[in-house]
Amino acid sequence: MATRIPEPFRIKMVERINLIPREEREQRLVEAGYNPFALRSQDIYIDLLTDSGTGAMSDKQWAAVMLGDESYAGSKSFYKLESVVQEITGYKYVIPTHQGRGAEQVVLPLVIKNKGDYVLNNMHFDTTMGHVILAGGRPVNLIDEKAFDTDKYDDFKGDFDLEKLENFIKEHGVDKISCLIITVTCNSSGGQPISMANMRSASDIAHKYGLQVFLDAARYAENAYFIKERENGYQNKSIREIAKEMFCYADGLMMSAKKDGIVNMGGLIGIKDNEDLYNECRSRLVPMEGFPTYGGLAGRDMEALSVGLEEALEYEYLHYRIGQVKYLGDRLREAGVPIQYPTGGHAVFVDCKKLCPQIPFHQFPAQAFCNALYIESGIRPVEIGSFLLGRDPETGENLESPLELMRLTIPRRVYTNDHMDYIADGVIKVAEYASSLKGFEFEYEPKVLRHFTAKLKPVE
Ligand code: PM9
Repeated sequence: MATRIPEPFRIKMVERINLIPREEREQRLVEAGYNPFALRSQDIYIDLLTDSGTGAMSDKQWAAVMLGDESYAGSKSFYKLESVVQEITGYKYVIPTHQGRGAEQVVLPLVIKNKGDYVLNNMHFDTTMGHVILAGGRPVNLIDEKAFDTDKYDDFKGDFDLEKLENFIKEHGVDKISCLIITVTCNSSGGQPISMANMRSASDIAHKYGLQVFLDAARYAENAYFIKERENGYQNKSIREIAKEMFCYADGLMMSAKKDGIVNMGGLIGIKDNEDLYNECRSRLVPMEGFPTYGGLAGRDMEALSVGLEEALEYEYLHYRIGQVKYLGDRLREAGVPIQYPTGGHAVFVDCKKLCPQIPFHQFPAQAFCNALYIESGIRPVEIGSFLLGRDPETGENLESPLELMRLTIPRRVYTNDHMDYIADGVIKVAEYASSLKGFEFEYEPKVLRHFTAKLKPVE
């Protein structure tokens, strides 16, 4: 039975939310070109578009904001952040960026040396994939096939297929490969964790061939929690110890701090000990993000991040956080709604391929379900499927995603368990008529990262 874990905090400040009438929701969605990204937040009752930058800061974080040192260079707030990140990761070099893609746009072009080189990942997140392509690289996903069997339980559906990884390197030759990225947790497969054993082996393989390894560390603390709960040998280790071990298998990290940093804006580059790469990143940072001791962040942002990084490693917080997401997943499963099982760390991913078999991939079944949920309940979810995946850069054909998912992304410390019940009730209702929903086609399609700004219309 779905279990509710009480929130390990009490609420000190509230923000009003409104459910506008159904006819208005229908109108707003037409105006948004059937793309929930274009909705105004005032027209949304519960916003599950993303867990990125949408978390609630704690009293300690708000207090830290007042300590922000806004010096252009050499800010005290930078040195505080640097020492927190060094302590958590064991890395020598720390560079702040304005968000995750800020880190990507600095690091990836330095690592992708030649046009057409491959970047290997368990599964690229879409902005990472966008930056690999912009830097002339070719993103390759080498996740274990078990990730795509949404019904079947597996502890670690973010794992690499290690055989595929090594075969790819042997087949294409190490000279054609830029680096290995390990995305923890693996967002695109459903916020699914990677085991320590798999991470260690993937890193060993990459290092054997002389490849650098980076962690895409947006949700590293959530991954560490899953390792503690599920992997033999880690039950008695602290989240902090587990996180440090995770970082030790990589040579660097790119991180959107808007997730497990629990801040509204922020990102990080961390480099274990490669001084040359650090210096190259610093010089590239200046024109792209800002001076190396602020990298696109205000001093107060860095203060809040220093505290948020510590809070996100607390076991009680993670137990509630991941427990809340699991509660929503369990309620849906109990009602027969197919989800990526087990539930991931930051979101419940509903399997819309199963719910809308009448809609072909190029008419975006999960987008159809997302739109119906907004109309039904005023909830804004996000599509993670063929709409997001885009087109083959060589053929221009729509790519078919192996999964057509609706992501119900839960912001950190924002919604209560009663909200989870409201969300579950809405999804269960839409699931009842999902097989009669219609697909969508483009009215306007941007060339890169199309899902953010595209306009759609229902297929007649
Ligand atoms: N992830 C997400 O909603 C926010 C952007 S799309 C609404 O899941 C990983 C694993 C991510 C990620 C962002 C980024 C980029 C990198 N890696 O958004 O630039 O999940 O801070 O981070 C989003 P930024």
